[in-house]
Amino acid sequence: MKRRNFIKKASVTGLGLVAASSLISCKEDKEKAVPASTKSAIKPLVIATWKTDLAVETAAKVLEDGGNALDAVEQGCRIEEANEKGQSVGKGGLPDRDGDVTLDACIMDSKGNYGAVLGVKEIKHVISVARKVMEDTPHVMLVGEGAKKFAISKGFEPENLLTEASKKAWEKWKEKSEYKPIINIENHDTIGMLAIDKNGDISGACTTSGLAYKMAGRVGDSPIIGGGLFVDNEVGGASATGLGEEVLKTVGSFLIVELMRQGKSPQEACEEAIGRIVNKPGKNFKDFQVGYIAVNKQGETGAYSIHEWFSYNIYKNKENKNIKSDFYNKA
Ligand code: SD4
Repeated sequence: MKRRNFIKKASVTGLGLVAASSLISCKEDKEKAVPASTKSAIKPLVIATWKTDLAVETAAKVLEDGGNALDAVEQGCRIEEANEKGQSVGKGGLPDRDGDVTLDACIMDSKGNYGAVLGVKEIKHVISVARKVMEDTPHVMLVGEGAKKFAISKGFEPENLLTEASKKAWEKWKEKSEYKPIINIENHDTIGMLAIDKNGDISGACTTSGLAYKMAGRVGDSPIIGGGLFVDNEVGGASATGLGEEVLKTVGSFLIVELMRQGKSPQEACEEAIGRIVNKPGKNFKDFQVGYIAVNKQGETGAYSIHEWFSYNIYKNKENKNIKSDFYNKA
């Protein structure tokens, strides 16, 4: 295949979570949800972008304690939102070019429900606000001031999200005064998370402060259904990290789920979605990164990115947790 000429295949492919003896023959019988008889074989699974160990462990604990996938992804993402050292999500996120930290998040449950908030200031746990939008309103998306007002009405406390470290970084960036929003490469930690619970149900969540020093009002893929996240409980889920504009232009997460519906493995689907970006005529992808993670209904996982500096975390089961893989996809 053409894309393999310039992108080396990931060294780690899908990891099944259903015991081999009870594997559903997904290739021949993709349309079917996991039958009740196999549900006892399903072990909780969590997969998340970047080195987000504590977030993944937290989500996994929710599942191991019998909680559902929706609670797991919400609780997992909250860990990164509260982590002030992570400068791409929640408190401590790098601000826009005006110095305001604005957060985007979305969540999807196993029934196909979706909630999102975009460009929210002063509220740290936007993933939980997104869940409230999904569950407590007839809408799917709230933006800016309206989203913040809604959060406060639900008991969320406003606080300053700009830490000293992020403020200093922004002030240094301003000295150059050129408009080149930055993806926090090599260490960036927008978190996209997918989970399967003991019932075999899938949910996903994605939360970010977006590109560092972006124009005020800029929103990327992370809170947009089908862009930064998509879940179809009959098929699987996918989530994205990296340059949101490129993810949105190819509707990446939706594409991956639809490719899995057509029979591709999560790994193949992630590779094809990256191929859609890098194979565009004249596309110079040297300067930006996009990475995807995916899981299918059978618990196989996949991940792929344009460049090698991408990692993800999988919690597979109690005996084998936090498998990490770095990629070697040299462009
Ligand atoms: C965005 N996808 O806003 C996000 C950026 C990202 O860590 O992943 N940053 O485009």
